[in-house]
Amino acid sequence: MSLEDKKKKVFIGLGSNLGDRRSYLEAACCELSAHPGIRVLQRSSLYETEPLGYLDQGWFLNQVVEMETILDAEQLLSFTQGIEDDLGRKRSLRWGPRVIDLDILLYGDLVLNLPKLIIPHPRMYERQFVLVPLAEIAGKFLHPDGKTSREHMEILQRKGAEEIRLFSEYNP
Ligand code: GSY
Repeated sequence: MSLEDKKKKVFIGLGSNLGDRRSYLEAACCELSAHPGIRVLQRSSLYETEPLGYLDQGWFLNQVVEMETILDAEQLLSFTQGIEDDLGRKRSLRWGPRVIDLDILLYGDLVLNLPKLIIPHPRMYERQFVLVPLAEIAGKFLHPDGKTSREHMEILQRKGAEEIRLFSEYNP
């Protein structure tokens, strides 16, 4: 298989609710771009979002990044976990505050169900902090279930979801 055939379009969700949240998102994007097997194509605006899961914690800054990569999904997971470790993430409370979180949301049209990695991300369709930035940069992207990001966002918004507000537009 040629390198061109191995390239997959991937979306990663970034979140931070401790310290200088914006710098952590920036640093995570820099580390992604620095990998020779990854090309970052687009970054969404930054959104400030109400915490989900454990509610007694500060609001998050969230962003979604679109990239292409020749890494397979498990190699990509190891790399993103390495970025979380480099940036000082402590894995204490499962749903608690964190300096940085990187979630693989979509990996081309792959559907994967491994103990350590589920794709599409199992909770992404319940989260405005994922679907709003994703629809901003890839509204027409088709998910494995045949719906677009925009359709998923609209379905969630009809049900009601956590609060989200634009924090800053992304300006390269
Ligand atoms: O799963 C990502 C970490 N996280 C977040 C987040 O990124 N944003 C919001 N708004 N709530 C969250 N709860 C968790 S856990």
